[in-house]
Amino acid sequence: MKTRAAVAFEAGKPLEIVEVDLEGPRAGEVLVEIKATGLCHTDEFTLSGADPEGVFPAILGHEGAGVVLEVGPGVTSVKPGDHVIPLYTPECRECEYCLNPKTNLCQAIRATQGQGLMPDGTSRFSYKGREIRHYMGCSTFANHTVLPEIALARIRPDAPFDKVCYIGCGVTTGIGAVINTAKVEIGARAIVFGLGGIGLNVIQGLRLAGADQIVGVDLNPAKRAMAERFGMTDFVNPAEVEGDLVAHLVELTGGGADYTFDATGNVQVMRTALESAHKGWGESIIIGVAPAGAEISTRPFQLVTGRVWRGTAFGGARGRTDVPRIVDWYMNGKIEIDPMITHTMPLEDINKGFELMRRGESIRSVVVF
Ligand code: NAD
Ligand code: DAO
Ligand code: ZN
Ligand code: ZN
Repeated sequence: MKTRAAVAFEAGKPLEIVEVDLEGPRAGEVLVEIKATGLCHTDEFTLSGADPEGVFPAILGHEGAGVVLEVGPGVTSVKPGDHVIPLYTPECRECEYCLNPKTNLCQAIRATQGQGLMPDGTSRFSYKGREIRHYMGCSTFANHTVLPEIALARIRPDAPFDKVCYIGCGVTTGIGAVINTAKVEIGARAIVFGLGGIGLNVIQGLRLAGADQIVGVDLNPAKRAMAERFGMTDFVNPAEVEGDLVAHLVELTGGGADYTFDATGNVQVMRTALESAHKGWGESIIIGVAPAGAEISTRPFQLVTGRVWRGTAFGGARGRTDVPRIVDWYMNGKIEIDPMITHTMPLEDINKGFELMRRGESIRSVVVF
């Protein structure tokens, strides 16, 4: 079939809207009509050329929602008409990783997904006879896409696509980092570095977990109002702090935070986050994706004296199990999404969405097909 897609032909170039060819689903695969997709910083990271795994040409996008149109042989967990959210972290429920409760990093299709290919080592997308790669196993910047069955969470049919697509990455990553990775307790003190599409969801996760103090740190003062709306209790702009930022944050949190979160991807910020965690027990969670080759550092004594450095992918969530529950939380009013979706646009305007992101003027832009 033909479908409309925003194709990344080369790193650093705008996406091009073209009609691509899409082959139908093979064994274990599913054809999905994408109804809406969010634009995440990680798409921009890959498009910019900074992603060491980035391959081109490719159809980017990993934060979508849509409807199953057709299933390949052997598919049993979804059927045509089901509403679904694509999962860049699949859940096969059979591999060594899925069977270990300590991780959500299913490895069943990891090797081919990292190369932008389906599990059989081929691509379903092409343009004028030339292969186009998939992205993070999702490629939601296409009106239709093919995914492995294990990379689809079936969700309730009354959830609005243009809102719950955000659960495909930002919402789940931020809230999951709090609930699944840090396992924040009621009454905790926390610091969130970076108040963008991920950091705001860390903040709403902290509110959900019952944190007493939620400090937000961002260089952009325009991020303050939205963060307060989601539960931030204190705002710190590093540019306005005289003297040492760590010392300031340690004092503000009464000795350091129980939990700190990096949602910037900046390795200097990651160090500040670790060092502003409380001596003896403070945990710092890295969410941000740093540029290729970047390294983190601190004095080992920071860890010797009880601080813990951890990381999280997709908020530690097991997608087929956890994503439908998070959709329920949204539909039941337990979490909010709508105010964070600051812009919606047709596929033709997707490059404007990336410009808004680069200028720090959006929280989430959503393309509606
Ligand atoms: P974003 O651009 O919307 O937000 C980043 C925020 O950080 C901005 O508000 C910016 O002003 C702020 N910031 C930048 N430098 C700063 C500094 N030195 N000090 C304080 N604040 C600073 O990006 P996002 O969509 O929220 O993504 C955040 C990070 O999370 C990215 O690196 C992204 O790739 C990563 N990410 C990780 C996962 C995961 O599973 N681990 C999932 C999605 C996104
Ligand atoms: O299993 O080795 C692996 C890699 C899993 C990739 C998880 C990606 C999480 C971070 C990227 C940000 C996603 C938007
Ligand atoms: Zn993302
Ligand atoms: Zn698995």
